[in-house]
Amino acid sequence: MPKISAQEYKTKIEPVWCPGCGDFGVLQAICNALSAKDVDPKNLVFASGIGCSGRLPPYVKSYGFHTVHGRVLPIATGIKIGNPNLTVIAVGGDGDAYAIGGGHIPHTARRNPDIKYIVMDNGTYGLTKGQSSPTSPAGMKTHASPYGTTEIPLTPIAMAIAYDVSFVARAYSGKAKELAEIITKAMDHRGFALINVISPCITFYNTYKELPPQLAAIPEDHDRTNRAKAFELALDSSKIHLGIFYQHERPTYESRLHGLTDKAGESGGIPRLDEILLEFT
Ligand SMILES: Cc1ncc(C[n+]2csc(CCOP(=O)(O)OP(=O)(O)O)c2C)c(N)n1
Ligand code: SF4
Repeated sequence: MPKISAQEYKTKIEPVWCPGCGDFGVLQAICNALSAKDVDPKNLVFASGIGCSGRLPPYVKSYGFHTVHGRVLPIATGIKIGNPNLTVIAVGGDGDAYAIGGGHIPHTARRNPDIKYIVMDNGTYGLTKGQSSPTSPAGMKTHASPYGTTEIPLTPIAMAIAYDVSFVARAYSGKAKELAEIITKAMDHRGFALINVISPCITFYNTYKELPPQLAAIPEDHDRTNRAKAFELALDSSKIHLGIFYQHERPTYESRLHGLTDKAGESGGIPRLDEILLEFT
Protein backbone atom coordinates (compact mmCIF):
# COMPACT_ATOMS: atom_id res chain seq x y z
CA MET A 1 0.00 0.00 0.00
CA PRO A 2 1.38 3.46 -0.89
CA LYS A 3 1.90 5.76 2.10
CA ILE A 4 0.14 8.63 0.33
CA SER A 5 -2.78 8.07 -2.00
CA ALA A 6 -2.95 9.84 -5.37
CA GLN A 7 -5.79 11.96 -4.03
CA GLU A 8 -3.69 13.08 -1.07
CA TYR A 9 -1.03 14.50 -3.42
CA LYS A 10 -3.61 17.05 -4.59
CA THR A 11 -3.75 20.32 -2.68
CA LYS A 12 -6.97 22.10 -1.78
CA ILE A 13 -6.35 24.67 -4.52
CA GLU A 14 -8.98 24.28 -7.21
CA PRO A 15 -7.43 24.23 -10.74
CA VAL A 16 -8.48 27.22 -12.82
CA TRP A 17 -8.40 25.22 -16.06
CA CYS A 18 -11.49 25.14 -18.28
CA PRO A 19 -13.74 22.13 -17.58
CA GLY A 20 -12.58 19.39 -19.96
CA CYS A 21 -8.99 20.68 -20.34
CA GLY A 22 -6.58 17.81 -20.95
CA ASP A 23 -4.31 19.12 -18.19
CA PHE A 24 -6.68 17.61 -15.58
CA GLY A 25 -5.74 14.15 -16.88
CA VAL A 26 -2.05 15.03 -16.64
CA LEU A 27 -2.46 16.21 -13.03
CA GLN A 28 -4.25 12.97 -12.13
CA ALA A 29 -1.57 10.84 -13.81
CA ILE A 30 1.22 12.74 -12.03
CA CYS A 31 -0.47 12.15 -8.65
CA ASN A 32 -0.94 8.45 -9.48
CA ALA A 33 2.75 8.12 -10.37
CA LEU A 34 3.92 9.98 -7.24
CA SER A 35 1.77 7.68 -5.11
CA ALA A 36 3.11 4.59 -6.90
CA LYS A 37 6.68 5.77 -6.26
CA ASP A 38 5.95 6.85 -2.65
CA VAL A 39 7.61 10.22 -3.24
CA ASP A 40 7.91 12.29 -0.06
CA PRO A 41 6.39 15.75 -0.80
CA LYS A 42 9.20 17.27 1.28
CA ASN A 43 11.68 16.05 -1.33
CA LEU A 44 9.58 16.95 -4.35
CA VAL A 45 9.86 20.11 -6.47
CA PHE A 46 7.79 21.14 -9.46
CA ALA A 47 9.09 23.89 -11.70
CA SER A 48 6.90 25.30 -14.44
CA GLY A 49 6.97 27.71 -17.31
CA ILE A 50 4.22 30.16 -18.22
CA GLY A 51 0.94 28.99 -19.73
CA CYS A 52 -2.24 27.25 -18.61
CA SER A 53 -0.10 24.12 -18.13
CA GLY A 54 2.40 26.17 -16.09
CA ARG A 55 -0.23 26.62 -13.40
CA LEU A 56 0.15 23.01 -12.28
CA PRO A 57 2.70 23.21 -9.38
CA PRO A 58 0.37 24.61 -6.68
CA TYR A 59 -2.09 21.80 -7.37
CA VAL A 60 0.39 19.15 -6.16
CA LYS A 61 1.64 18.77 -2.59
CA SER A 62 5.27 19.74 -3.15
CA TYR A 63 7.58 22.72 -3.40
CA GLY A 64 6.92 24.75 -6.53
CA PHE A 65 8.64 27.33 -8.70
CA HIS A 66 6.50 29.12 -11.29
CA THR A 67 9.31 30.48 -13.45
CA VAL A 68 9.32 32.73 -16.52
CA HIS A 69 8.21 31.80 -20.02
CA GLY A 70 10.53 29.24 -21.61
CA ARG A 71 13.06 29.03 -18.79
CA VAL A 72 11.88 26.03 -16.82
CA LEU A 73 14.72 23.69 -17.83
CA PRO A 74 17.69 25.76 -16.59
CA ILE A 75 15.84 26.41 -13.34
CA ALA A 76 14.91 22.74 -12.85
CA THR A 77 18.54 21.81 -13.62
CA GLY A 78 19.77 24.33 -11.04
CA ILE A 79 17.42 22.92 -8.40
CA LYS A 80 18.70 19.40 -9.09
CA ILE A 81 22.39 20.29 -8.92
CA GLY A 82 21.73 22.34 -5.76
CA ASN A 83 20.27 19.29 -4.06
CA PRO A 84 20.60 16.02 -6.02
CA ASN A 85 18.39 14.21 -3.48
CA LEU A 86 15.28 16.02 -4.68
CA THR A 87 12.81 14.65 -7.20
CA VAL A 88 12.55 17.45 -9.75
CA ILE A 89 9.71 17.60 -12.26
CA ALA A 90 9.46 20.36 -14.87
CA VAL A 91 6.13 21.06 -16.55
CA GLY A 92 4.86 23.42 -19.25
CA GLY A 93 3.18 23.74 -22.61
CA ASP A 94 4.34 23.21 -26.18
CA GLY A 95 4.81 26.97 -26.67
CA ASP A 96 6.88 27.21 -23.53
CA ALA A 97 8.91 24.10 -24.39
CA TYR A 98 9.41 24.26 -28.14
CA ALA A 99 9.13 27.98 -29.06
CA ILE A 100 10.61 30.41 -26.53
CA GLY A 101 12.23 27.60 -24.50
CA GLY A 102 13.26 25.41 -27.43
CA GLY A 103 16.93 26.32 -27.22
CA HIS A 104 17.23 24.79 -23.76
CA ILE A 105 16.26 21.25 -24.78
CA PRO A 106 19.45 20.27 -26.67
CA HIS A 107 21.68 21.60 -23.89
CA THR A 108 19.67 19.90 -21.16
CA ALA A 109 19.97 16.72 -23.23
CA ARG A 110 23.77 17.17 -23.39
CA ARG A 111 23.97 17.64 -19.63
CA ASN A 112 21.48 14.89 -18.76
CA PRO A 113 20.38 16.05 -15.30
CA ASP A 114 18.09 13.59 -13.51
CA ILE A 115 14.98 15.70 -14.06
CA LYS A 116 11.66 14.81 -15.67
CA TYR A 117 10.01 17.15 -18.17
CA ILE A 118 6.29 16.78 -18.83
CA VAL A 119 5.18 18.88 -21.80
CA MET A 120 1.43 19.36 -22.11
CA ASP A 121 1.14 19.63 -25.87
CA ASN A 122 -2.18 21.07 -27.04
CA GLY A 123 -0.98 22.55 -30.34
CA THR A 124 -1.94 26.07 -29.30
CA TYR A 125 -1.10 28.90 -26.90
CA GLY A 126 -3.97 28.35 -24.47
CA LEU A 127 -3.24 31.05 -21.90
CA THR A 128 -2.98 33.85 -24.46
CA LYS A 129 -6.20 32.75 -26.15
CA GLY A 130 -5.43 30.39 -28.94
CA GLN A 131 -2.60 31.56 -31.21
CA SER A 132 -0.75 28.89 -33.21
CA SER A 133 2.16 27.11 -31.52
CA PRO A 134 5.18 25.10 -32.78
CA THR A 135 3.04 21.94 -32.90
CA SER A 136 -0.03 23.44 -34.61
CA PRO A 137 -0.82 21.80 -37.94
CA ALA A 138 0.14 23.76 -41.05
CA GLY A 139 -2.66 26.05 -42.19
CA MET A 140 -4.35 26.23 -38.76
CA LYS A 141 -6.66 29.24 -38.64
CA THR A 142 -6.65 31.31 -35.47
CA HIS A 143 -7.75 34.88 -34.71
CA ALA A 144 -4.08 35.85 -35.11
CA SER A 145 -3.63 33.88 -38.35
CA PRO A 146 -7.04 34.17 -40.07
CA TYR A 147 -5.76 32.84 -43.41
CA GLY A 148 -4.00 29.89 -41.83
CA THR A 149 -0.48 29.47 -40.48
CA THR A 150 2.31 29.24 -43.00
CA GLU A 151 4.74 27.16 -40.90
CA ILE A 152 4.91 23.38 -40.72
CA PRO A 153 4.77 21.81 -37.23
CA LEU A 154 7.79 20.56 -35.29
CA THR A 155 8.00 16.86 -34.48
CA PRO A 156 8.99 16.98 -30.77
CA ILE A 157 9.67 13.25 -30.41
CA ALA A 158 12.02 13.07 -33.40
CA MET A 159 13.66 16.29 -32.26
CA ALA A 160 14.25 14.92 -28.73
CA ILE A 161 15.74 11.68 -30.11
CA ALA A 162 17.98 13.68 -32.44
CA TYR A 163 19.17 15.68 -29.42
CA ASP A 164 19.84 12.39 -27.58
CA VAL A 165 17.48 13.10 -24.68
CA SER A 166 18.04 9.95 -22.63
CA PHE A 167 14.33 9.03 -22.17
CA VAL A 168 11.74 10.05 -24.77
CA ALA A 169 8.06 9.17 -24.60
CA ARG A 170 4.67 10.28 -25.86
CA ALA A 171 1.36 9.90 -24.03
CA TYR A 172 -2.23 11.15 -24.15
CA SER A 173 -3.98 12.93 -21.29
CA GLY A 174 -7.16 10.95 -22.04
CA LYS A 175 -5.25 7.76 -21.14
CA ALA A 176 -4.21 8.76 -17.62
CA LYS A 177 -3.41 5.19 -16.52
CA GLU A 178 -0.90 4.68 -19.35
CA LEU A 179 0.49 8.17 -18.78
CA ALA A 180 1.00 7.41 -15.06
CA GLU A 181 2.90 4.24 -16.02
CA ILE A 182 5.16 6.22 -18.33
CA ILE A 183 5.79 8.88 -15.67
CA THR A 184 6.64 6.10 -13.18
CA LYS A 185 9.14 4.62 -15.66
CA ALA A 186 10.59 8.07 -16.30
CA MET A 187 11.11 8.43 -12.54
CA ASP A 188 12.91 5.06 -12.48
CA HIS A 189 15.20 6.33 -15.26
CA ARG A 190 18.36 8.12 -14.07
CA GLY A 191 18.66 11.11 -16.39
CA PHE A 192 16.73 13.67 -18.40
CA ALA A 193 13.32 12.38 -19.45
CA LEU A 194 11.00 14.21 -21.84
CA ILE A 195 7.37 13.09 -22.00
CA ASN A 196 5.34 14.86 -24.67
CA VAL A 197 1.74 14.53 -23.54
CA ILE A 198 -0.98 15.32 -26.04
CA SER A 199 -3.32 17.29 -23.81
CA PRO A 200 -6.18 18.92 -25.74
CA CYS A 201 -7.27 22.50 -25.21
CA ILE A 202 -11.04 22.18 -25.27
CA THR A 203 -11.53 25.93 -25.62
CA PHE A 204 -9.17 26.96 -28.43
CA TYR A 205 -8.19 23.78 -30.28
CA ASN A 206 -10.48 20.89 -29.46
CA THR A 207 -8.98 17.69 -30.86
CA TYR A 208 -10.91 15.25 -28.65
CA LYS A 209 -12.85 13.76 -31.58
CA GLU A 210 -10.11 13.53 -34.19
CA LEU A 211 -7.34 12.18 -31.93
CA PRO A 212 -8.45 8.75 -30.65
CA PRO A 213 -8.63 6.98 -34.06
CA GLN A 214 -5.05 8.07 -34.79
CA LEU A 215 -3.56 6.82 -31.51
CA ALA A 216 -1.71 3.49 -31.33
CA ALA A 217 0.51 1.93 -28.68
CA ILE A 218 4.14 1.49 -29.72
CA PRO A 219 4.60 -2.14 -30.89
CA GLU A 220 5.71 -4.37 -28.01
CA ASP A 221 8.77 -5.59 -29.91
CA HIS A 222 10.14 -2.04 -30.38
CA ASP A 223 13.74 -1.89 -29.15
CA ARG A 224 13.82 1.41 -27.27
CA THR A 225 17.60 1.28 -26.93
CA ASN A 226 17.94 1.45 -30.73
CA ARG A 227 18.13 5.15 -31.56
CA ALA A 228 17.76 4.73 -35.33
CA LYS A 229 14.64 2.58 -34.89
CA ALA A 230 13.24 5.06 -32.37
CA PHE A 231 13.78 7.86 -34.89
CA GLU A 232 12.09 5.84 -37.63
CA LEU A 233 9.07 5.25 -35.38
CA ALA A 234 8.94 8.93 -34.43
CA LEU A 235 8.78 9.90 -38.11
CA ASP A 236 6.06 7.36 -38.94
CA SER A 237 3.10 9.67 -39.59
CA SER A 238 0.62 6.85 -40.28
CA LYS A 239 -0.25 6.79 -36.55
CA ILE A 240 0.38 8.82 -33.41
CA HIS A 241 2.38 6.28 -31.43
CA LEU A 242 2.13 6.30 -27.64
CA GLY A 243 4.75 4.86 -25.29
CA ILE A 244 8.51 4.99 -24.74
CA PHE A 245 10.39 5.59 -27.99
CA TYR A 246 13.94 5.80 -26.73
CA GLN A 247 15.88 5.17 -23.54
CA HIS A 248 19.51 4.84 -22.68
CA GLU A 249 21.34 5.42 -19.41
CA ARG A 250 24.45 7.54 -19.15
CA PRO A 251 26.03 9.54 -16.28
CA THR A 252 23.93 12.42 -14.99
CA TYR A 253 25.00 16.05 -14.94
CA GLU A 254 24.99 16.24 -11.16
CA SER A 255 27.19 13.15 -10.79
CA ARG A 256 29.75 14.56 -13.26
CA LEU A 257 29.67 18.01 -11.64
CA HIS A 258 30.37 16.53 -8.22
CA GLY A 259 33.25 14.62 -9.82
CA LEU A 260 34.63 17.96 -11.02
CA THR A 261 34.48 19.40 -7.51
CA ASP A 262 36.56 16.46 -6.28
CA LYS A 263 39.11 17.03 -9.08
CA ALA A 264 39.38 20.72 -8.23
CA GLY A 265 39.94 19.72 -4.60
CA GLU A 266 42.79 17.37 -5.61
CA SER A 267 44.53 20.11 -7.62
CA GLY A 268 44.98 22.49 -4.70
CA GLY A 269 41.47 23.38 -3.66
CA ILE A 270 38.58 25.31 -5.10
CA PRO A 271 39.38 29.04 -5.47
CA ARG A 272 37.29 31.26 -3.21
CA LEU A 273 35.08 33.78 -5.01
CA ASP A 274 35.99 36.59 -2.58
CA GLU A 275 39.72 35.98 -3.27
CA ILE A 276 39.17 36.12 -7.04
CA LEU A 277 37.18 39.34 -6.72
CA LEU A 278 39.98 40.89 -4.65
CA GLU A 279 42.26 40.59 -7.69
CA PHE A 280 40.12 43.19 -9.46
CA THR A 281 39.97 45.75 -6.66
C1 LIG B 1 8.67 36.48 -22.43
C2 LIG B 1 7.20 36.24 -22.64
N1 LIG B 1 6.70 36.24 -23.87
C3 LIG B 1 5.39 36.00 -24.08
C4 LIG B 1 4.56 35.77 -23.01
C5 LIG B 1 3.08 35.54 -23.25
N2 LIG B 1 2.72 34.14 -23.10
C6 LIG B 1 2.28 33.64 -21.91
S1 LIG B 1 1.91 32.04 -21.99
C7 LIG B 1 2.29 31.99 -23.65
C8 LIG B 1 2.16 30.72 -24.45
C9 LIG B 1 1.40 29.66 -23.78
O1 LIG B 1 1.30 28.54 -24.59
P1 LIG B 1 1.87 27.14 -24.12
O2 LIG B 1 3.25 27.23 -23.64
O3 LIG B 1 1.65 26.18 -25.26
O4 LIG B 1 0.96 26.78 -22.86
P2 LIG B 1 -0.60 26.53 -22.70
O5 LIG B 1 -1.16 27.85 -22.22
O6 LIG B 1 -1.17 26.15 -24.02
O7 LIG B 1 -0.69 25.48 -21.67
C10 LIG B 1 2.73 33.20 -24.11
C11 LIG B 1 3.14 33.50 -25.50
C12 LIG B 1 5.13 35.77 -21.71
N3 LIG B 1 4.40 35.50 -20.63
N4 LIG B 1 6.44 36.00 -21.56
S1 SF4 C 1 -7.61 27.63 -22.46
FE1 SF4 C 1 -7.24 25.54 -23.18
S2 SF4 C 1 -5.28 24.93 -22.25
FE2 SF4 C 1 -6.08 26.72 -21.11
S3 SF4 C 1 -7.24 25.84 -19.39
FE3 SF4 C 1 -8.68 26.24 -21.07
S4 SF4 C 1 -8.78 24.29 -22.16
FE4 SF4 C 1 -6.93 24.20 -20.90
